[in-house]
Formats: sequence, structure tokens, C-alpha cells
Amino acid sequence: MSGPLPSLEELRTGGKRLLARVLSRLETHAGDAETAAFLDRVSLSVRAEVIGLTGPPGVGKSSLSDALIRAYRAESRKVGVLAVDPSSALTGGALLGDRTRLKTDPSDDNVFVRSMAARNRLGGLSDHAVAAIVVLRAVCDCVIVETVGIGQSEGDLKQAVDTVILCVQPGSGDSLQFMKAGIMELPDVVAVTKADMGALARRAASDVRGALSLSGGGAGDWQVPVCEVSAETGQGIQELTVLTARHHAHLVESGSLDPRRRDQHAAWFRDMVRTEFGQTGLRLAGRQPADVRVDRAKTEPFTSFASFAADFRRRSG
Ligand SMILES: Nc1nc2c(ncn2[C@@H]2O[C@H](COP(=O)(O)OP(=O)(O)O)[C@@H](O)[C@H]2O)c(=O)[nH]1
Ligand SMILES: [Mg+2]
Repeated sequence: MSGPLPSLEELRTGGKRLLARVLSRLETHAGDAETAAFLDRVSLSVRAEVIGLTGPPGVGKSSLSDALIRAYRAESRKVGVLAVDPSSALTGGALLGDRTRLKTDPSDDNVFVRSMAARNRLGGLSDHAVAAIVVLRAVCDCVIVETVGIGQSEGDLKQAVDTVILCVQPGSGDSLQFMKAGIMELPDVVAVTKADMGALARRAASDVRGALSLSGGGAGDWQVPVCEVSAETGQGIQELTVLTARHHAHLVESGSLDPRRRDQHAAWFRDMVRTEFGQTGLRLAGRQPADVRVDRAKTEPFTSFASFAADFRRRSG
């Protein structure tokens, strides 16, 4: 896309094709000042509840996304999905796997799905993914971010969404091991997938509850709930939407949603600096008026980075 970027209002009413064009442009013009200013403007107006689905490959994340899309659409909510695909980090482009699994109606203008390559094999979020989340959450009522991860990339996801849902596969101890060992950043909600497997799923859910009680539960006074879901039968899907909405409400009521988002913006700034300029860049970003810089990054992460990058290049240039 060339020419000026649309206003937020145009973006909200412009349909899927405009949205797709804007996201593509963000990927090719990520560093320029106009794009940065656009992203900062958009990043301040959040409409959506943003949830992240994470868990090992094959656990059922894409199937669950699909079920959630249908549940949200039944409530006439506009849904955006960002599927972050680690395997495509090798090929450079997003694979079709997730896209084909999502059985969305192409003529429904209120479901928008985008696949994107992860930054690394652990499913880390690229700057492009963060930019896409910023746009989708300003335009949609619900945003679902799907990333592959176990033990490591949950932190990354936590920097970009309101509610992290960890998906656990019945009969596999992987996620449990991480949880018990305290390696994992705790999710906000745990979903045991494939509940239609019956006893195996119930067993997994009770194991997770045990592991959670050992680790002391969630952040602050949030108790991490565990639910059993089946994308196949629809069991527990409604309950999951209630739980994520409850977590979102908890963040709002405890006054932690806005600070959390500002901290996320500051983390994006540091992450962009680290990705582009490494440790040297981080040291420099942390130096004189560091507090001013971090404060600014909380509300203007993208222009903060653009001006830091220009500064850095001038000095070393
Ligand atoms: N029995 C059962 N199988 C499921 C369910 N959800 C997903 N699967 C299967 O699990 C496999 C992986 O699903 P997918 O959604 O692609 O997992 P992802 O890699 O985590 O995105 C597929 O073969 C699905 O058919 C479910 O609710 N019940
Ligand atoms: Mg998937």
C-alpha cells in the first residue's frame, strides 16, 4: 500500500481488504517515522479484549481459535486472529497450515485472520506481530493471538496480550513439568484441550490444579482457573470465554490493565532496540535520561524507537 495511512475510523469501517493492506504496509515500512506515528496513535485506542493462546504443537490451539471465533461471532463480536507460526521462520513466509484449519467464512467481514512468521523457533513475537496486534486490537472486539510455546515464549506473549491461555494436552506431562519446576511464567487461564477424550482430560485438569496450588496461583489476587475444552464437541468453549472476560474485568477493576499496557509498550521499545542494535543499543537506551525515555516509550513506543534508531545511526555513522 502506498499513499497516506488511513485514519482509525477508516480502518474500523474499511473492511478486511483495507486491514490486510495496512498490515502489509506495516511490514514493509516498519521503520519510517510516519508508520511509527500511526502505530503510536493507534496503540492508544484499544477496543478489544486481547487473548493469547499458547502451548506445544498439536495441542489444539488452532482448533480452539476456530471454536472461539464461532463463539464470539455468535455474540456478534468482531474478531481478529493472529497466528504466529514458528515453522515458517525457516521459509520466511507464513505456512498455510493454520489458515486452512480455520474454517472461517470468507464473506464474513467481521472475522479477520492473519498468519505470520515467528521470530524464532520458540514462537517469539516479531515487531511485525506486535504492530499487527496494535492495529487489530484497535479495530476488533476480540483479538486472539496464537503462538507455539512451552516454558519460554509465554513471557513474550504476556508482553502483548491481556490474558494468556495455556493449552495443555491430556496425557502429556510437558506443560505440567514446566509449571511444577517453576520455569514457566504462569498463564492467566489454563485450558485442557480435547476434553472429549474423557478421563484422560479430567486427569490432566486435576494435575494442573495440583501444580498450580503448589506454585501459589496467579499474579496478585487472581486465581488461575482451569477449564476443560473440546473444539470438537464445543464443551467448555462458552466457559472459556467467560473466564477470559472475567480475567479482563479483573485487570480493569484492580486498576492494572492500563499500567500493564504501558509496561508492555515500554517492553516493546526495549525489544525493538535489542533486536536491531543488540546489547550496545540497550545500554545506550538505558543511559541518560533513561527514565524520560522509558516514560515516553510507555505511550509512544514506536516513535521512541524511530528517534532512538535515527540517533544511534547518526552517532555510529
Ligand atoms: N479429539 C479432539 N481432537 C482435537 C481437538 N482439537 C484439536 N484436535 C486435533 O489435534 C490436532 C492438532 O490440532 P491443532 O488445532 O492444529 O493444534 P495446534 O498445533 O496446537 O494449533 C488435530 O489433528 C486436531 O484434529 C478436540 O477438541 N478433540
Ligand atoms: Mg496451530
